[in-house]
Amino acid sequence: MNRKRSNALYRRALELIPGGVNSPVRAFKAIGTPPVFIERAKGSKLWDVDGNEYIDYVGSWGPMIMGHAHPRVLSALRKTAPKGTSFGAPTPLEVELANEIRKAFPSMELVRMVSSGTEAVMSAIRVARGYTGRNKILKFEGCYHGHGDSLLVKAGSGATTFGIPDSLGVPEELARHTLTAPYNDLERVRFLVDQYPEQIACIIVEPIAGNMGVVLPEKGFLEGLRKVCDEKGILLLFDEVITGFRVAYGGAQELYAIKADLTCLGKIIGGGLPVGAYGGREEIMEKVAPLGGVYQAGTLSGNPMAMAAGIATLQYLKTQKVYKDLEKKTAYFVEKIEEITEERRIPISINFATGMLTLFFTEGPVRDYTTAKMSNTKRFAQFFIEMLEQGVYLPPSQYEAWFFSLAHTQKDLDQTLEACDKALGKI
Ligand code: HOZ
Repeated sequence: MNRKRSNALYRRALELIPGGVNSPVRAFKAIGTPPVFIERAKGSKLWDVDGNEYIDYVGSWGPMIMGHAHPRVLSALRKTAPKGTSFGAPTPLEVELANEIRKAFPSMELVRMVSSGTEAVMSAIRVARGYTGRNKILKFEGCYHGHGDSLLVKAGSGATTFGIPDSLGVPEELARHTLTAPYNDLERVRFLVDQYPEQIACIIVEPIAGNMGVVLPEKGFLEGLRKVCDEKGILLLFDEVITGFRVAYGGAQELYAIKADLTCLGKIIGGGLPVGAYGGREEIMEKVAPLGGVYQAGTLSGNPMAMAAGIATLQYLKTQKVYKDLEKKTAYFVEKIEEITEERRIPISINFATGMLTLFFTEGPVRDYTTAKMSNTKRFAQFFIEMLEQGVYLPPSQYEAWFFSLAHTQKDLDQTLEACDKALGKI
């Protein structure tokens, strides 16, 4: 594929933006090729600035569950924009979205809108600390909860991809308050909880991990966390920025029937516009200013454009049929890719949930950060390049999820499977 214009833009971007990108994984650095600059997108497809077409499985890292430039979202934006794009004052739209969220996530009795998933998690952690009067938090290795200081400890996603899971610039005094345990390891959780009695404010977890690649909670893991939290007065914080409105309308907590004390959302609830939200039990959220003493604010919080796109998206997603469709597509893809990898005798482990999947280049099973890190990332990089050349745009890292959308057609899936077969044959 000719990528002359992309390459020229990248060279210019390198002179203006750190690493040429506004978010590290976008640089394709783990792959070793220059990134592709996108001009437009529609449905399941992306077109780069050189006119090359790709079937997209990044989906803006999760929000585009309905596909790109969906008519319902565009119409909502067209209706909203002429009325003004930001007021820094309450609007009916934020009330409507908060109501939709609460109906889907009954554990979120009060909801506060922010502008990104990172902001949602940073704020929720502050609330957890403010409510419990405790400083420590417990997170899981390889889980990524945005780039807040307390969370960049053994972090997944781009932090793992670039080998900086413990970022520079995070004061040691703060990082010391972040305890970590392997995902799916309840025993270690219990050990740490006993080690720091009445010091842990919350246990934060991606109930289905998506940022070390997809890793599922084993039977009893989430239930075990709920139990430990209840016993020890610790808050259970579900980071559903990826899984919220994706694996089910009510997220992983609907799927596993577990009530979190605090929940963070983002991505899908903004329909592709910058958004985040956090919420939880009323008595906890009452600590947030102006009701309580935990301060958190934002000029663009509850932004009308983001609210309108989010409402249009959630209204569409409300029907059961949507998730059945997504589930069917994911299952079909997994079945076929398993056939291909078996036939080609390639050691690959596939983890998936509705609408999200990771192909780990390792025998597996992948059940935590250590087993995810056993993947052959060089092989992944070769695979990625072959796929890109065949017009399939995957997340440019082994440690991310591929996202399926309602816009992916049977033809897209079959074309992608054919590309996978060819790519796996070459590496
Ligand atoms: N943190 C995102 C992946 N889990 C990447 C966001 C982006 O580069 O847009």
